[in-house]
Amino acid sequence: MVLPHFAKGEVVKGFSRGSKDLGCPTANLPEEVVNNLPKNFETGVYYGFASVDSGEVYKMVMSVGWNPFYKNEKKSMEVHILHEFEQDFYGKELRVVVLGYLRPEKNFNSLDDLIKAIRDDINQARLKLDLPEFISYKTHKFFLDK
Ligand code: ADP
Ligand code: RBF
Ligand code: MG
Repeated sequence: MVLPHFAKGEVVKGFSRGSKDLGCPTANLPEEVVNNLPKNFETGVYYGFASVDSGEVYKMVMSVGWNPFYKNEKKSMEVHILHEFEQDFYGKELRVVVLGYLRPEKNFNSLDDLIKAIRDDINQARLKLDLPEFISYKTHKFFLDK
């Protein structure tokens, strides 16, 4: 069993493709954290909870892999937190608990289709993370220590 998976790291610069302009900024985790994923951790889209600098715990969706739509050469782990932040938080500590798998990474015919898929992922994550089996992770001790 690879889930739940706990990970933390400093938020680094991603590929700067303006995911923010698409309404979906993703906080990227450093290479060491990506390399620390269990061997059998599949690439794809996941959901769980996340915090920034030991702050409030929010729902999140995470994409892990090579982003076929952009043909990346480096595997990435990027987290979109379901909360509106006032400011960027590059350099701060991001903690995530990954709780469930939604789908494999796909290629899309257009950016519009990618955005629609991401929106759908977010809606599914919102619903799943309200299930009783996941609620205890929101207050898990992993998020507590400073
Ligand atoms: P990059 O290519 O550098 O990852 P993005 O366009 O994906 O750039 O924006 C990511 C940055 O946006 C994050 O590192 C973080 O500082 C900021 N940010 C603001 N709101 C959010 C959010 N809700 N979820 C994730 N990152 C966010
Ligand atoms: N990139 C892909 O190439 N294929 C995908 O299926 C895919 N799914 C994603 C799902 C979520 C929830 C998120 C946050 C990102 C996903 N991405 C995917 C990554 C996306 O290409 C990247 O965040 C871009 O920078 C968005 O413009
Ligand atoms: Mg990003």
